Amino acid sequence: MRIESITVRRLRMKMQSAFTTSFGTQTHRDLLLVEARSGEHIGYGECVAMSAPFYSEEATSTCAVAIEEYLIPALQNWSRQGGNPGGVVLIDHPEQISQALAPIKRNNMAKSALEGAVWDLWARQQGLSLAEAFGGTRRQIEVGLSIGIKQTDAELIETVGAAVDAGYKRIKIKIAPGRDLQMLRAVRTEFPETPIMADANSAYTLADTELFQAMDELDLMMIEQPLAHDDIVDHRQLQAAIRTPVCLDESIHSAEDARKAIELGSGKIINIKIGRVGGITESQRIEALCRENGLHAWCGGMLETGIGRAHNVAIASLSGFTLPGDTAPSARYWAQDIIEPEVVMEAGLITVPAAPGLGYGVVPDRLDAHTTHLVSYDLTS
Ligand code: OSB
Ligand code: MG
Repeated sequence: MRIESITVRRLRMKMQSAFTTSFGTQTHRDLLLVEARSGEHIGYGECVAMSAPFYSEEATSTCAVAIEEYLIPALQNWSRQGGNPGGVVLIDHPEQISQALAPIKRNNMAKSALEGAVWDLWARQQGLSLAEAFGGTRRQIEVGLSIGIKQTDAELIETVGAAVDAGYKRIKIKIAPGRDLQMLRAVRTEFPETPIMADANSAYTLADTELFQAMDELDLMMIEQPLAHDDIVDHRQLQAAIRTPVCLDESIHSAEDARKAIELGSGKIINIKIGRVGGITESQRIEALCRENGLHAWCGGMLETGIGRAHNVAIASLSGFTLPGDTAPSARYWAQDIIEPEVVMEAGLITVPAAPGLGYGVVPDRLDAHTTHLVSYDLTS
């Protein structure tokens, strides 16, 4: 496949409702989309970095720099080294992208946006759905909801109630110091049977072990990333001290990280985010590791538009994704998504599209309406 041009757009989109985590409140999404073109086909990838480096070290601006100044040139360089003179990038399979970008350390969300665009482009050329291209087998995926921190317990209970009524298969509740045990107890009392989990976004330390031991009584499905964003050693100690399964999010950036965390016993579940781990190929490796070692895995979310959401739905169709993911339908996030049809949920399930590529149409007018900046690289010149 000949990659002839790459376009990077920056979009600003207002969210349906504000989303609060232990690192702040968000009302808008400021994100990058990458378009890779070959002949009449265009493939789309989404960069899931947040506008500031609160979740991880990457942010929208740093990703734009990484893609434009380092990643596109690295692809061209790799292609030239493979004996293809000129600026066009020639590849046989999108699995080669992570290899071609390996000389650049980390910058995983930037890499993933570019790699995702190439997977979509390749899938379209081959006439495969993204799910088929990734090796997915499920026709439908189970959907969970991630609920941000609410001011009051009453507001949270109302939101959880609406989510249960909407059919979500599990409810994730963000926690932070001061909004944790009592709040979760109030929810559990109101919803004794609902599959509930908590996500701390790395806001605690081992000094809070007793707090997490007290949470054992709530029968949570798991507690996500309770400790530092870069830790797998303290998580091992916490997991040994509590019954509730620990799920790792921020700490896992690669299959190597996952291997080490599994070896240590730092958790029993991994939240796989395509962006955080540097792309589809790395996500597939982590999915395989989880399967081989008997860990549950599920697909995390980063408040994606329909483009990133379509990639998530496709990867979640792999058999190692054994628990509901944070892949809520489009309407949960946007007044109007940039894809048509939007991602919809029925009875807590999303049907994995079978049409080539994303399986949803990207609407050019909607893209343009939200675009604040656009750079296009013609690789043929
Ligand atoms: O920790 O999983 C997280 C959103 C932004 C950054 C980090 C996280 C989240 C979510 C929302 O939990 C998941 C979603 O609905 O997309
Ligand atoms: Mg998380």
